[in-house]
Amino acid sequence: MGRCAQPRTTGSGALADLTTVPPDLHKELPVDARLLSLLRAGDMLQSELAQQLGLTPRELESSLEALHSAGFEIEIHPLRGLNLRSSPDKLIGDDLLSRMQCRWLREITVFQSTTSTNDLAMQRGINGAEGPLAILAESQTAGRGRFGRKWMSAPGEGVWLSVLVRPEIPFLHWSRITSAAGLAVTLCLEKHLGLQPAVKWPNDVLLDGKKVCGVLVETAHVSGSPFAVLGIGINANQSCFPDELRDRATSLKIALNRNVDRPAFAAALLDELERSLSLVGDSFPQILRELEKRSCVINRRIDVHSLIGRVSGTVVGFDEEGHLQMLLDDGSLQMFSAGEVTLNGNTPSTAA
Ligand code: BT5
Repeated sequence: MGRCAQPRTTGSGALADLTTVPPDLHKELPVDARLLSLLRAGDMLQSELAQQLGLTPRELESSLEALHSAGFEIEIHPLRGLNLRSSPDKLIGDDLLSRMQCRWLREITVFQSTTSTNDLAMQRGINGAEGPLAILAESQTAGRGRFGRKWMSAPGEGVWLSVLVRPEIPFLHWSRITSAAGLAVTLCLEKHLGLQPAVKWPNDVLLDGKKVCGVLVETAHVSGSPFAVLGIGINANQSCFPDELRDRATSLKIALNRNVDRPAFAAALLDELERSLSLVGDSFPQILRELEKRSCVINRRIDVHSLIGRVSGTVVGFDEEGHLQMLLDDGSLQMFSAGEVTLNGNTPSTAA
């Protein structure tokens, strides 16, 4: 997936911070993004800011007003200049874009509310959007999981996002995208928040044995041009869950006992996704090795519900595509490319 020169942001704002974006890339970002970036780098006089951004004092003033109305607190000190005191707990396209180190997305769009970010990204793919692009929403009214199951998307408390990609690998390898997404989420939880997640094949990320994230990858072909929509749902700041999920779901807040900075986390995740997705070709064994280390199913007795029904056995590993290899109770070795896993008991068993 190639880097793009002119990232664009739309949706509920056009603001950003660029602290980690290399300076030579700054000029490619929207002006509000560059402004926030400079403010995050340290206090700066208005005249210096205007000069660096190539803005007139009046233009700078209106950008600062836009930031202020979006919830950014900026203090003016007579000697030191402008100081960014706080950022809002809102997902804002430019804010995300500019916090990112990887510049792989052509577009980030944030919706206040939508049915499902996967639906929107699918529609963009059908309409011919080249991607890669990301669509996020503060709230989903019809968030979904696999097999048409419901995904609960508490407003303002999660990271509900979909990325449209057109991978340059043969279509038969596209199931690797789910593995790449699982690894990206896991690494982000480890590096960014110091957590110790486990991956439950094929698409769950768990904390303390409960689901904190689900991945839903959907693919389509339009006029011979295939694309994939990679949907990720992460429970960030929920304090509790409805009865039907209470025993099975958790959030980053519950795991950390504090609120999580959703914009910072979402930006870090998009960076991590770029790195993982860049490995789905020849480097895929690297993804598998990392996933194996974090898998909670390897060497475990599990039940798999799949198209062939329900079977029990012990997981021996993944094959070269990330499919599950299982030693069934009748002694046969079976491969699963999809299915629903239930862990049996807590004690790891030794695979034959
Ligand atoms: C998944 O499906 O885990 C994939 C979830 C993908 C959600 C994202 S959000 C952004 C994008 N837009 C969408 O519309 N979807 C994607 P699956 O393995 O089928 O798991 C679904 C099951 O997880 C449900 O049947 C519930 O039991 C449980 N569940 C629902 N909401 C949950 C939540 N918020 N946290 C944890 N578990 C949940």
